[in-house]
Amino acid sequence: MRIEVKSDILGENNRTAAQMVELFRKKGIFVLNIIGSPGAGKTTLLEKVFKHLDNSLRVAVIEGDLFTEKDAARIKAMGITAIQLNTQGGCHLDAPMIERAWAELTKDRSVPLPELLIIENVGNLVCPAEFNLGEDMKLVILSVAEGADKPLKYPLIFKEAGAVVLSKTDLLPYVDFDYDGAVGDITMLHPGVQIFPLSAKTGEGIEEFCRWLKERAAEKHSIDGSSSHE
Ligand SMILES: Nc1nc2c(ncn2[C@@H]2O[C@H](COP(=O)(O)OP(=O)(O)OP(=O)(O)O)[C@@H](O)[C@H]2O)c(=O)[nH]1
Ligand SMILES: [Mg+2]
Repeated sequence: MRIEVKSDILGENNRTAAQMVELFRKKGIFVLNIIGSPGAGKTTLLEKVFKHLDNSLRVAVIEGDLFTEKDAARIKAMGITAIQLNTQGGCHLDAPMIERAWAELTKDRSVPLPELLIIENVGNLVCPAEFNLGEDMKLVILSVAEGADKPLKYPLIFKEAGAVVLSKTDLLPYVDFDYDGAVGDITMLHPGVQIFPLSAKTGEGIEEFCRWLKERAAEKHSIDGSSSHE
């Protein structure tokens, strides 16, 4: 009985996610779903990336959090369009929430649509892995402070993710993180997955990550449709 309920929830989620995929395809918008533990450095990475991009890409952000508006406030403070979703204790975002946030983000039709939509999921390495939000790609962030054993302990998200960020590399001298072991485990779980070691504090690896993001957005836009609201 419990299994049926779960499959219904996932079925409804997947139906809405499929509609969102089609909508983002038509608009040529690259959508990235960022997943990582609480404090892995998701919002700080976005702040660093937006500073580096310096308005060279039209970006919008959907922030997921249990109760607060804190992350959206940080992104809005940089002049970037952001919507905060609160799950009221729920451990992940779902596609109907993204559908509502998208409607809110795009209600002013005089504002051009973004070229890149970033969704920061609720801080959690487990539940968000199971819910498709209509994204092009999931990106998992693992900070070196969390330990090199995490890919094998939380394998689903590393299998699902199209790219992996190893964050806070400035802390490597101070924590016991088996860097080569972690990279080996991630590659074993997901052969060929792109891995970005970086530090939002020192800026190491940020340029390469931004270049990759711009390429993904350009690629999606060239394959797909226009940025118009119609
Ligand atoms: N040393 C160091 N600290 C970092 C780095 N990136 C983030 N931090 C710190 O890590 C803490 C958490 O960062 P956030 O960006 O808020 O983490 P988050 O993943 O968005 O957290 P939630 O949204 O709560 O899940 C903050 O104190 C940041 O200053 C980094 O590259 N190096
Ligand atoms: Mg955050």
